[in-house]
Amino acid sequence: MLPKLSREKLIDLCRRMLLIRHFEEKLILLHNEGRFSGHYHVYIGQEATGVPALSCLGPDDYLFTTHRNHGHLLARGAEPKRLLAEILGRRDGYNKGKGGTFHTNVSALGFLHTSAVVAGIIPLAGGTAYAAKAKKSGQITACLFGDGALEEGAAPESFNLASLWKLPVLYLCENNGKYGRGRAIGAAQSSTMAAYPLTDLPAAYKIPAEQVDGTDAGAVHAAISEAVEKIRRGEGPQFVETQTVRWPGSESNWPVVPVPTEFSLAWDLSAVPDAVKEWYRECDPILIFVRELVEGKVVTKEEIGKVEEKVREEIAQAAEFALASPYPELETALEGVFA
Ligand SMILES: Cc1ncc(C[n+]2csc(CCOP(=O)(O)OP(=O)(O)O)c2C)c(N)n1
Ligand SMILES: [Mg+2]
Repeated sequence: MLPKLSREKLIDLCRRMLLIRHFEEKLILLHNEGRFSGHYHVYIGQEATGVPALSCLGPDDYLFTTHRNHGHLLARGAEPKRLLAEILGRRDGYNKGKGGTFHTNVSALGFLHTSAVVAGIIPLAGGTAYAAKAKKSGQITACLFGDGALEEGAAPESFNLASLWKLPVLYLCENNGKYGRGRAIGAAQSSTMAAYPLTDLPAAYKIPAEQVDGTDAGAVHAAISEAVEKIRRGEGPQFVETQTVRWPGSESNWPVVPVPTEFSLAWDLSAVPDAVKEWYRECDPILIFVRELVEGKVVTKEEIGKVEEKVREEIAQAAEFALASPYPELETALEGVFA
């Protein structure tokens, strides 16, 4: 369903989702061309979670994210050119090329830390939530992590304190499952957690916990805006699990693009290889959102086409900018090192 928002806001959500998709498909291309090396993860398939979810936060709220951070940063308004430069290890990146894909951080947007240490951010989020509560600043902390983070001891320890101290923190657990399984809410997804459904874990710590379909932008928006309202009212931590089906391009260790995305795939899948058609037909959150926008008569196909064209231009310029940016100078290697 569509989020209950104005036409302008819905178009903006669509633009941000397309921006993430085209950014990451470009990133994969650049990697395949040998323009950067090292491992990286993409957010493709989860755009209808991050974009509507982060739109529910205020400008002063704190955020923490993980190795799958690109989509979160772009959803919150990061500039594609500076993010891409960072991932490519260039001087004009947000962290002067020293953070890279795993640790890109944009503090001006409220992100205090991005960590590839699975669950490493969950206790940190408890820290900023504690500080905000002590200072009565009204800020909340959004802690974004994957289903795998619940396996780490840091998660239950943090839930315990957050619950006891009624900390203003939103736990958003993106359960990205496995291709072809667990599309339905509550259906058995692949999990290595004995506590199942995953919401059993926060619920044991008396943290209200809800599961939503992470490919349904309207459901995500409704769940997160309600959770954020409760946190702001002083009701303490809230946990939302969003379920998505893993993008088949992320099945192997190195992402591959089975078919370049364009909005027209929402109605015509003839260009999509048979092996992955089911995902693009049933599980691609952007194509679902685009169909809802057009079939709900919010926008025309032509209007979406124009939005996508602009996004494409922005990504092409971002790639030019990032590739032209120099690597950091050797003499700066020890700058910003604290220990
Ligand atoms: C503490 C720790 N253990 C193991 C790893 C290796 N590792 C990197 S990503 C990952 C899977 C994380 O799964 P999940 O949190 O569900 O995130 P997803 O990649 O599915 O979005 C693991 C085990 C790590 N980075 N940190
Ligand atoms: Mg996962």
